Amino acid sequence: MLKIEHIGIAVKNIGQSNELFTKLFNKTPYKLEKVESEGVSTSFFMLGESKIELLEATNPESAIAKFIDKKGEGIHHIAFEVQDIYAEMERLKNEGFTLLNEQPKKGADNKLICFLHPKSSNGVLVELCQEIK
Ligand code: CMX
Repeated sequence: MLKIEHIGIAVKNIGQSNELFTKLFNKTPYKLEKVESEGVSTSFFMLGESKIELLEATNPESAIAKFIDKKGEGIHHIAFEVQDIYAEMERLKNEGFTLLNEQPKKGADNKLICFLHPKSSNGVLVELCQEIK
């Protein structure tokens, strides 16, 4: 794995949270994007080499809606950039981690992504991501 690409934070109201995090970071998000396949509305803030992604659910079945119902707002996942997502998925599967998707899928911010089940990584929802070139 190369670096922390972003940290995902689940929020109830992305409009209000964009204002809050704009004050916190003293900068505005560089991207707002809806990913219907994941049931999320997102915004991204660039902080040096890493990013913060805010996520609001767009429907009650969304992973973000379930997370907020159960745990409330807060850190939802950590995303790590990888060089070759196919090779990394194969490696982690062989190491015994549970992949939540068998093939990489298209995520926000022009990335191929794969999640690992938090039960197989000490309660942390891990995302692998690779930029689509
Ligand atoms: N971090 C840590 N633990 C989490 C979690 C999270 N983000 N989300 C759920 N869990 C925990 C639950 O609390 C539960 O723990 P307990 O059994 O101790 O109560 C356990 O994981 C399993 O929960 P579950 O009820 O079986 O499964 P859920 O329906 O809550 O789904 C998960 C959990 C991770 C499988 C699902 O959220 C998922 O598939 N996530 C990947 C996709 C995703 O998160 N998409 C949104 C972001 C997209 C983007 O970044 O663009």
